[in-house]
Amino acid sequence: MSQKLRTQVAIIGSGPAGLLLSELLRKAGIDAWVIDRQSRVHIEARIRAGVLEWGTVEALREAGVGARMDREGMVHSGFEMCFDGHRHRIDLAGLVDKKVMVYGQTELTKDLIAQRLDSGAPIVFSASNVQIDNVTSSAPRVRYEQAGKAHVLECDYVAGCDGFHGVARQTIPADVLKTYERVYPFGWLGVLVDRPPVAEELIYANGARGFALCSMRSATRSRYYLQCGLDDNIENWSDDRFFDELEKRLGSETAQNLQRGSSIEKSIAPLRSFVAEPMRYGAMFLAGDAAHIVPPTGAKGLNLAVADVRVLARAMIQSYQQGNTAYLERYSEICLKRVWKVERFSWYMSQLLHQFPEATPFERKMQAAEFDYLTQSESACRSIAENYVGLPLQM
Ligand code: FAS
Ligand code: PHB
Repeated sequence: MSQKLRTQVAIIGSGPAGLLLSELLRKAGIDAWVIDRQSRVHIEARIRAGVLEWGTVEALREAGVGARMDREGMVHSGFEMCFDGHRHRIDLAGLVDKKVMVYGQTELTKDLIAQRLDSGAPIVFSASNVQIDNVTSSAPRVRYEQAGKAHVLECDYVAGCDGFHGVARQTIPADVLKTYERVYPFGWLGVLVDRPPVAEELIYANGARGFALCSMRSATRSRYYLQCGLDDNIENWSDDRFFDELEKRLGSETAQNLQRGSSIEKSIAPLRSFVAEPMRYGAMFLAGDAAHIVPPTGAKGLNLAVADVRVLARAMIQSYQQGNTAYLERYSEICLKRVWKVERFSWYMSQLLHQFPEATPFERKMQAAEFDYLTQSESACRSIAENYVGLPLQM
């Protein structure tokens, strides 16, 4: 016998998208349930993004979880791009009068989960067999099992915040859903190490041996990435081999400040560009990775998820508080305008910064010419800067 429950918004997924949406709605007095198939421990152990656009910072503060971010996060006014050992700084503050915050996705996820649990608002971990029904009727619902019991959650709306491999996007019929995809011929091997970062700001480097990224989580914890083959695996990469290769890709001048250490996390992520249209189907709204994926080269995945949620939260609040459903009707149109521009930027940065196995000598010359142009053109750098800090949110 299923236990029957009722809420206003059923949110599938307790990643940044689902958690932020639930807390923005709760602040507005709107009832929501968050349902995730993973355990809290699993969710809080995931190492993902590290750079927050200022719009993301403001949304987290609005949701009430900005305190630890403001205390422990690092505000950056620029980052560097390095081509064949030549470094060029993109002066975000000077070019577009904006900055970014370096604060791990892992940490903001913990902050959001802690606040939700403290509030006593519903959040269900380790749910199984999550299914979404009747989203084109007046009685949408979510079914799931947990601890051996079956549950039915009746709701007004369903928010599909369940990531790329979730169930929500699959609820949209094949003759309605249109997808666009590019899979890149390489992945990113990421390492987390408790050593001070090689430089004060992020360095994105492209050299003959491939891409490398130097990022960080704090003044004593660094996050490094190397472009690797699609068939590669972490067993091939001892810490020594990783740091030897990182040194070669950074060049001796930068590498002299590199502090080696034992990795506390090592993983390989594939790179893809992906968009699903529409982002709304009946009473169901897709947000975050459930609707789109970007290669992490532009530091956009998390930030694009937050942008969707800021639009969705405002639309739902307008609907409940003013009876105005116009923004809900236009949700997909509003979000996709930003999604495609962010897909473009992430694709552009990936094309510029990676060694493509099938690239012709002409294409490699185009990369070098693009970088040379960047170093000479303030306008070109301003274009990168305005995308990196985050395009304005347009409702
Ligand atoms: P998430 O994938 O974070 O969350 C979805 C949630 O839904 C998960 O908790 C999952 O357990 C749950 N779920 C899935 N299916 C379900 C089901 N059927 N029922 C219930 N729950 C279900 N972005 C960057 O900007 N920089 C990076 O460096 C970066 N690195 C990344 C590395 C990896 C390995 C991955 C996978 C992504 C990375 N990203 C990065 C992108 C990442 O940060 C995402 O953009 C961000 O997590 C998006 O958040 P959500 O949309 O909430 O999706
Ligand atoms: C990270 O710190 O994990 C990070 C930073 C910037 C990116 C991608 C990943 O573009």
